[in-house]
Amino acid sequence: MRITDARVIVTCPGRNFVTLKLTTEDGVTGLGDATLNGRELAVASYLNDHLLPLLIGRDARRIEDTWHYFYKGAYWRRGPVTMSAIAAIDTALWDIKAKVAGVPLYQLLGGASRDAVLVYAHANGPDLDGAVRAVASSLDLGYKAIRVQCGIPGLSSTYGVPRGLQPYEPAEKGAPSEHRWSSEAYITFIPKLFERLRAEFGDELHLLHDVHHRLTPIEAARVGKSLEPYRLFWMEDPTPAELQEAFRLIRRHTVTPIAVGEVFNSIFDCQQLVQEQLVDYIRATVVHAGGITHLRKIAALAELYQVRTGCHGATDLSPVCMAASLHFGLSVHNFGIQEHMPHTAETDRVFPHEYTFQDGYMHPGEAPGLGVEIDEELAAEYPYDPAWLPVNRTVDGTVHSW
Ligand code: EZ4
Ligand code: CO
Repeated sequence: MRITDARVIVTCPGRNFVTLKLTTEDGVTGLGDATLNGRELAVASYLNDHLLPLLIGRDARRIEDTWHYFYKGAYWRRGPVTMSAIAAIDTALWDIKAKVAGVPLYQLLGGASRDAVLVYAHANGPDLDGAVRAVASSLDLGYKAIRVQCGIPGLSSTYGVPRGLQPYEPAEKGAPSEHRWSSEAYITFIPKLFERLRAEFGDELHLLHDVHHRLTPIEAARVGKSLEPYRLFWMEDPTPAELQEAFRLIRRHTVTPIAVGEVFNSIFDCQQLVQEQLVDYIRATVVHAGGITHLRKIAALAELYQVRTGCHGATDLSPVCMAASLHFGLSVHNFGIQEHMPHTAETDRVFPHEYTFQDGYMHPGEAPGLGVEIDEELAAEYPYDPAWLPVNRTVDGTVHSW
């Protein structure tokens, strides 16, 4: 079953997405997400200029072989651009394999390990009252787990909190916007947010929070400790994870569970974190971590150490990635939770899909393959529109992690 056509579709139905569409000689098609927020065209070029010429003519059934052909064959290993491009090919090949078998992808991954996939919503408020209102509306929608971000007194903007009334979307047109950050202001304020939320909503709700890589290890340890009374489901990315051993220091001081890895692109990025049990949830995703094939290996390593999955699922991961993630999450035994940030209506129209949300859980549906397609005519109506992630500086003007 030869691959006869491979096309990269770049579209901007509200935000930019890069999608790979493969076609076999029998006319079966498969999709893979290749979106790397703010660096989209680098992946499109990597696919168009370097991988797709070698993909045409290959046997679509040889997923594992194709993965290693592009990973080892590049000589230059890993990195978000390379691994997103390989992920797109891998995801599309799994889509094709499942369509040919006539089953939803999760059936090829071992079948369902659970009835449905627990997802968490985003609730963002400019201040404490706004955060409480946002959590209440997520609860009304049926979510059982909610990530809460809140404006910090004294800071004009912060990660996760939209400036206006529109849903949060960090990539912006024009030049990158600049945020100002104070770890001191944040560390003082953040326990007050979760104290208030527990007082308002009680014990049952799962509460999550994203620190977004901004603290030093000892600051992160202090925040984890200060949040212990409020029993978070997780504290995410408390410190940058390039230095995996940094998490030893956090672990020594707090039992607040830790999630890490949305920017990871390979099993080597999380090897020490997992093997030393320095984290509880691994957030690597299908699109940025080498596709279904590689993510399954990360999950298998994590399973040995009782680390569970918590895949990234922000809006910059396309509905193709969400579908793949739901098949993965439904089937993998050590699933923990899946992030869910609903896409805009225009994005959902460009990517018609079978997955559903009900009562805080999602299901990938029973259509053969991933259960997601792309409306190419509609996609063509939304040309690429460059957008940038913000840059963060501390209050004295020093560039800081965003
Ligand atoms: O900032 O996906 O947990 N979710 C996140 C995201 C990331 C964006 C970056 O493209 O941290 O909102
Ligand atoms: Co995050």
